[in-house]
Amino acid sequence: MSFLTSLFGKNPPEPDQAPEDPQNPGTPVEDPAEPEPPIEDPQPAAPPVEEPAKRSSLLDRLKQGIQKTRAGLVEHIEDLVQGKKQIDADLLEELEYTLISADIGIRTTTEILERIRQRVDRKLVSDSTELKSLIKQHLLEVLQATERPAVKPAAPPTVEMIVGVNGVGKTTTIGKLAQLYRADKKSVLLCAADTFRAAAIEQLEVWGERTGVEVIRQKQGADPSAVLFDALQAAKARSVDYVIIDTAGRLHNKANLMGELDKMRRTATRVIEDAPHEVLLVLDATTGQNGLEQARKFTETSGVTGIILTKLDGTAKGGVVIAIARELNLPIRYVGVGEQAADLLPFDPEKFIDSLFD
Ligand SMILES: Nc1nc2c(ncn2[C@@H]2O[C@H](COP(=O)(O)OP(=O)(O)OP(=O)(O)O)[C@@H](O)[C@H]2O)c(=O)[nH]1
Ligand SMILES: [Mg+2]
Repeated sequence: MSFLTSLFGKNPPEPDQAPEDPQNPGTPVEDPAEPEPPIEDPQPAAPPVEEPAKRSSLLDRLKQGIQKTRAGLVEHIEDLVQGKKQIDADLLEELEYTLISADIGIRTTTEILERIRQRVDRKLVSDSTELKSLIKQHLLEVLQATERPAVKPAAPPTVEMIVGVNGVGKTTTIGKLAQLYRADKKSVLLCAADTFRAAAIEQLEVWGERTGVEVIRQKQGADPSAVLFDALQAAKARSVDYVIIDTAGRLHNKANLMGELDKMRRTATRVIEDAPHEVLLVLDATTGQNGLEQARKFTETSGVTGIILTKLDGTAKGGVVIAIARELNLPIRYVGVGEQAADLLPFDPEKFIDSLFD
C-alpha cells in the first residue's frame, strides 16, 4: 500500500467534549429494513491532493512513533546486558522485570525467560548480543503467529466496522484509513453510525472533507443500523471499494450496547451477504494491559477480526502489542502513531520488531 503524506497541515478535529457513555441511546431502535428517506446520490470522491513528500518515510514514522517503547524496552535490555560477561540469575531477574514493565505480558515473558535459561544451560547462548537476538526472535514469532491475510470480499465493497470503547481513537482512525485507501486509488464511503454522541457525525464529516470522501449520515439519534443500511445500499449501487463504519464508543460490559453492534452486523449481512468483512477493534495502547479485558469481551461478542492499536506514540508500554496479539489471537492490522491523517501505519510484524530493535 502506498504511503501518502499528510494532505493538509491542519490538525485533526478535536473531540468536541469528553466522551459520554451511550448507555441509553434515547431513540427506539427501528427495523433497518425500513430505512429513512433515500439519501441523495453523493458526488464521486475528489482525488486526493498530493503534496510534495515532506514527511519522513513509513519506516521512519514507525521508528519515531515507537520511540518511547524502544527506550523503555530495548534500550533497557541493552543497558542491562552491556558489559556483562555472563548470563546469571540476577541478570535474568532484571530482564524479566523489564519485559513485564513494557507490558509484553506474563505468558510471553515467562516463555522468553525459559527459552534463555535452557539455552544458557546447554551453552547455546553466552553473550548479550545473542541474548538480545533471542528475545527479538521470540517476539517476532508471537506476532507472526497471529498474521492473517486481509479478507477479500466476493465483490466490492469491502465493509469494515470500527468498534471499541469511548475515546480510543475510532473516528480519527477512520479518517486516517480513508486517507490510506484514497492514496491507494480506492473509492471510499464513510458511514456515520455513531448517532449517539453529540457532534460525532460532524467530526466524521470533517474527516470526510479532509480526505475527499463522502459521508452517509442521518440525524443524531437515528438507528445506527438504519444508517448502515443506507450506506451499504449506496456503496453497492456505486461499486465503491471500501465502506468504513463509525460506531459509538461503548463499554464492553453493557449487554444492550453490544447487542446493538450485533444488530448492525446482521443488517450488513442482509445487504451484502459476506459483510462485514472486517470488524476492527480499536485499542488505546496507553491503557496497556487494562485494555485486554475489554478487548476479550469485544472479541467474544462482536466477531472482531483484527486490532488497530492507537496512540503508540504516547506510551513506553508498546510491548502491549505482543500481549494483545498473543492473548486475543488476532492480527494487528494497523497502528496509530499520532493525530495527523498520515499517522496510521499498516502493521507488519517484521518491520515493527526491526524498528524496535535495530
Ligand atoms: N497521540 C495520538 N492521539 C490519537 C491517536 N489516535 C487518536 N488520537 C486522539 O485521541 C482522541 C480521541 O479520538 P477519537 O477519534 O475522537 O476517538 P473515538 O474512539 O472516536 O471516541 P468516541 O467516538 O467518543 O468513542 C483525539 O484527540 C485523537 O486525536 C494516535 O494514534 N496518537
Ligand atoms: Mg468517535
